[in-house]
Amino acid sequence: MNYKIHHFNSLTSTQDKVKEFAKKGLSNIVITADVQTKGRGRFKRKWYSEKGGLWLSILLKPKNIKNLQYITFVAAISVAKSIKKIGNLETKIKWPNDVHYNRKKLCGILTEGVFGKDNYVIVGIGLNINQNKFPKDIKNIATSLKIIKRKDFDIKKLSKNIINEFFNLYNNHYNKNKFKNILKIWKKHSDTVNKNVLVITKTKKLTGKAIGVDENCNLLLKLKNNKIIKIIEGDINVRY
Ligand code: BT5
Repeated sequence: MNYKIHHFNSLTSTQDKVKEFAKKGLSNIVITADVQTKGRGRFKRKWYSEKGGLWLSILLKPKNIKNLQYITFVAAISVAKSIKKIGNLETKIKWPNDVHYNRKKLCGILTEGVFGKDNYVIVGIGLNINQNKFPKDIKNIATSLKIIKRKDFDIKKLSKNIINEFFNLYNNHYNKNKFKNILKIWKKHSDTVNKNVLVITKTKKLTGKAIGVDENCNLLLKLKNNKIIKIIEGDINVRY
């Protein structure tokens, strides 16, 4: 699939910039920036986006906008595969949107829908690459490829690889409704299933065992009383 990359030195957020392209009716646009001054995560959380990381957003106009959660999965798989290929590093995907190494966050993904006359999906990928250190807030939970491998990486090369992997999976599986294939690949890269986890949602905290992911990418959590519940959104802490 043809896509176009636009690179900027500094933006508030690549998610915002890409929306300008959606307003023009365009799609398959990739926006990257060296720095984001207002990078964001889910639930309007702050995403630290200093120089050294890869901050990118992809604008898509999918054939159908059902199953958007799979776009997050596709993005996470693309990141894990590219890190393996270029960095020779085995990372793990944590449900629903993180790529981790040794329980520290290397990458976060934010998928947003823009609904109107045409429907768009924007998938934002933030990957820590060449940062040496992180602000106090996230010092204990974040890591970068440089901190792990003690060398610099070519951000552009990683970026291209991730985008190619993404469009490959998106065209060959997502747009062909082959969701089971995506789940299968996701499970290979994920370390969430079969772990005891603490789930933190907006309203409650729950502990249990993650026993799988359903066809809508919800996490299936088995509680102590053996009841199985669906977690649609939230954060998890894996308890090894
Ligand atoms: C995410 O949210 O993990 C989604 C992050 C998406 C960032 C990309 S960058 C390109 C595009 N443009 C944007 O403005 N956003 C997207 P969430 O699961 O809610 O995690 C947010 C939490 O991660 C924060 O509350 C911090 O605890 C932590 N965090 C913030 N910055 C981080 C960083 N650089 N590395 C690791 N963890 C970070």
